[in-house]
Amino acid sequence: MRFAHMSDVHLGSWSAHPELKDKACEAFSKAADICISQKTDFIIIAGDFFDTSMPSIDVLKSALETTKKLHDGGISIYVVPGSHDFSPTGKTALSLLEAAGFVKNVANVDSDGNLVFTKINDVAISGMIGRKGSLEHDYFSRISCSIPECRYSIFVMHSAINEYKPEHLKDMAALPLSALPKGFDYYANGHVHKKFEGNIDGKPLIFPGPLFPTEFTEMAEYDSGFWIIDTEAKESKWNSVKLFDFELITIDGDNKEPHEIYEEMLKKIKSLSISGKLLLIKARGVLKNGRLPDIDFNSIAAIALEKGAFSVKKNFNKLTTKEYEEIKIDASTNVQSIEEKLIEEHCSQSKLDGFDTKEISIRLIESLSAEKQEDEANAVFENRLKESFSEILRLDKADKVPLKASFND
Ligand SMILES: [Mn+2]
Repeated sequence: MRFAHMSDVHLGSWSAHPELKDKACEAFSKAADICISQKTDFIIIAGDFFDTSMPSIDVLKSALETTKKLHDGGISIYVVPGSHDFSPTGKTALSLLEAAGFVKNVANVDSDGNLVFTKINDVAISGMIGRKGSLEHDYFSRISCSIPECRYSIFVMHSAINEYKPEHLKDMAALPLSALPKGFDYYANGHVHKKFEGNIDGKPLIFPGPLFPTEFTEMAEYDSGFWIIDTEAKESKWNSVKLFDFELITIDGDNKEPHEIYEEMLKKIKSLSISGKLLLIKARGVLKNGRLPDIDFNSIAAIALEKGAFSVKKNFNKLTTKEYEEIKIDASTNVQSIEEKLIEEHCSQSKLDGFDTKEISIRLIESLSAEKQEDEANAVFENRLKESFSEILRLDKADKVPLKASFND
């Protein structure tokens, strides 16, 4: 058997950026074509297939087209919901694809907490969901696992691992290797947006990284793709899925004036060939005087677009002025880590009786971030919010979070 392992596809990412909003869908379609031409038997998507649990109709349409193409080509898709596309109420786009028969959720346990396996020929697959704020960590201690007789077994998950955290995500909540169920031949992981090959007791534990970058820092290392694994030969092959090239301009702004930074950017743009590429501009340091808005980035972007770049993105997070030098949280880490850090700081100051303050904070933020969809009636949207609140506030009665991880419940 040969299977593909990809993760963090994030269909619908960059939704507010017209030139990038279709790229994750394009990357997935390209990956699907590679799987078809390579005659893979099935595909594992280790969480965050969608960027949100309720993507736009355009994103859903594209997801349906590509998963149908794979389905018609005889290639099954096995997924686990990740921190982005999990929904506590089960109202997620993944459940639509599952209802259509195009994907199967393999994160499932029975009422006694035993992992439930899906078998394809003689390969046994099971998995665990990923939750925002790493709420799934508790589940790992509550499951039991007995791998059925088979030639090859795969565990699909969506959690960072302590022993394998990249330096820039060192504050991310993570599981120790010892928390993972033992004895699988392959651990198909996701969540950490950086390609990495680790192991547990000598068996591969793999993070393919995002299929398309989801933020500036990932874009500046854009080298996405996925693995195809041959279960008999126990060999794996990396398949690159890169939609375009990029150029990165780095500016040291220490002790400079806004106009000097502007001129430096301009000079570098003129010296580079950026036609058809994404241009990334990163600046750091403490300005001598002036404010950040004094750097006319809009006209820089216009010049780069004129020169043929298809998109220009900047990251001035580490560029600051003297008054603003004291920043409490390192803005170079990702949104999720910042959120987790803030919640932890506040949890020590305010406690909610009868609740795990951290858990309830994360879940409430998760629910409150729901947006009304285009054409969704007010009443339907309100109901969706109410359902999700009642689910969260029932926590003190209903024996904690339900272990059953299916998103069809
Ligand atoms: Mn992700």
